[in-house]
Amino acid sequence: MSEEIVFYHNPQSRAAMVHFMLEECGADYRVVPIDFSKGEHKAPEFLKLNPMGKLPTIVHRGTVVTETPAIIAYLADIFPQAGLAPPIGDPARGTYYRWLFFGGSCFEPAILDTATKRPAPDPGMAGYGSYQDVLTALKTALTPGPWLLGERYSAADVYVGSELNWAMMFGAPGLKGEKVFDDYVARLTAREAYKKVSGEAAPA
Ligand SMILES: N[C@@H](CCC(=O)N[C@@H](CS)C(=O)NCC(=O)O)C(=O)O
Repeated sequence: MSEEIVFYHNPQSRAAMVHFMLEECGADYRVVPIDFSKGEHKAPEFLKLNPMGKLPTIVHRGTVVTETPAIIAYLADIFPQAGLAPPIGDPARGTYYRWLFFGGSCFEPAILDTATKRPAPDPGMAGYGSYQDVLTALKTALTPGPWLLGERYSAADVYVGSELNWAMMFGAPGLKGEKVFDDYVARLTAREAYKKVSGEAAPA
């Protein structure tokens, strides 16, 4: 069982968020570059790890972890010294989970539906309600800030903040120009760990 973290990476993907998190944790890790143009993510060897043929993917202690928020939460737990997750039993852990899951189950589908101009689903059926509901919820969560857990910076900020940054980069409506979002992303992108990996492109 290897202690080494093997990180399957392409900077033009959501793996950029995991790269940011690995740096936040001060982790030692080995990057395995995956070239989408060569179809390396659909190669049989890679599909054995992640049958979805998608990045990011990590392997640690013989376990494969996929799905960006799961990887980010996993890293926060195995690097407790980085202080990026409230401990189990701390009520702040509830808020932490709340926004971490909100990122994957509400923010991301709302942004993708809007960006790809899919007709808005019935808000009562859609897990995210409406696009505007999602923005309002996030705005409320970040007020007064500075982070999703108030004064405490966490892995939920790495994930949700990176998704917000990515959505702002491609001009998703209602984000850029909103002070609460602009200021939050400015704080996030001022982090040393972000600057270390920011030569990389935004997730595709
Ligand atoms: N649910 C996954 C989504 C992963 C995903 O869609 N990754 C994209 C890049 S951002 C990918 O690998 N696309 C290549 C493909 O599907 O061919 C996560 O949150 O990590």
